[in-house]
Amino acid sequence: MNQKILLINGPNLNLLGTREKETYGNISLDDIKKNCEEHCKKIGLELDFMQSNLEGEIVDAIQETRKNHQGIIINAGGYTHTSVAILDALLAVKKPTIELHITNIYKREDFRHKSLISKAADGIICGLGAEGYIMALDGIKKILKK
Ligand code: CA2
Repeated sequence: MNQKILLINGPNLNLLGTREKETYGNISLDDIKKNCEEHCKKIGLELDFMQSNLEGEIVDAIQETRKNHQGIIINAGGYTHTSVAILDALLAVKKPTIELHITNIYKREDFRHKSLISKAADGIICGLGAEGYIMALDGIKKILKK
């Protein structure tokens, strides 16, 4: 049976493709989801893809991975820089985890240079646009093979 991954998108990522296109690109979150689903079929992963604007919902989803997910990919959006609760949830479940960002957070405002969740990440992909989602899937697949 294929291993199952939870891919989490945090606040405001539902707006992708509708505004701030110069920063985040033209692609919508629905299209990213479709691309991820297609790629998962190719590489043999089962995918749960979610977006939430609510910190507690993200914490709940991370806790739920204890039941039947083998890995987590997370673009925590703005919570990347603020959320001890999301960090604690990731540390508690101890699943292979990749932190993902569309933009290069280190090229942007100073407040984006600190990620609170990196401590729980096995790897980080940032600055590669929507393509980073596909790279994160390949990365988690590789970690899970080990
Ligand atoms: O680069 C990323 O993926 C970020 O996680 C995106 C977050 C930002 O707070 C992080 O510093 C870096 C923001 C997501 C907001 O997405 C929007 C998309 C379209 C229009 C407005 C916001």
